[in-house]
Amino acid sequence: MKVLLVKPNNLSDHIQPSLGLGYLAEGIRARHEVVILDCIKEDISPAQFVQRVLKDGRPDLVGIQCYTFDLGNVRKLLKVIKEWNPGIITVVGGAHIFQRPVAGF
Ligand code: B12
Repeated sequence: MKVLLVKPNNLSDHIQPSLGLGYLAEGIRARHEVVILDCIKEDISPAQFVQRVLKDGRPDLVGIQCYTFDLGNVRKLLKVIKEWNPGIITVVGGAHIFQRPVAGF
């Protein structure tokens, strides 16, 4: 399976590889083709995601890391991904998932 692991674009300009996505990639690399994409580093907004990422990459599964302040952009990403291809499997994980949902996001 082609797996794309995504760190979403957010308000931070701090560029640093995600340890969490690195662990996930190493855990499945023996059985799957895995790419990690840092949308902060590559400056890819949710609106650009289909054109700049999905059209060429054509992943079977998109896994997205989500901090609480990423939630708005993660929702936008899920919307454009599913509108482009409802068959793509989407998975969200990360710090936000383990905390209480925040009202207003
Ligand atoms: C180290 C760290 C950093 C480092 C990152 C280093 C790196 N190379 O990754 C630095 C200093 C850069 C950093 C920055 C920030 N951080 Co920080 N950071 C941490 C810390 C201490 C550990 C994170 C970590 O690496 N954990 C180890 C890895 C293996 O775990 P993980 O990332 O959670 O990933 C695992 C799971 O969550 C899950 N997972 C993660 N993503 C996905 C995706 C999918 C699809 C799936 C299935 C699973 C999954 O699987 C992974 C493997 O088990 C946590 C606190 C904590 N104890 O978790 C805070 C924490 C994540 N950070 C936090 C914050 C707020 C920030 C900043 C926004 C701070 C700021 N104001 O700038 C910035 C964001 C920077 C950015 N560019 O987005 C908050 C997030 C709160 C929230 N609910 O969103 C935390 C929880 C601290 C806190 N309690 O406030 N951080």
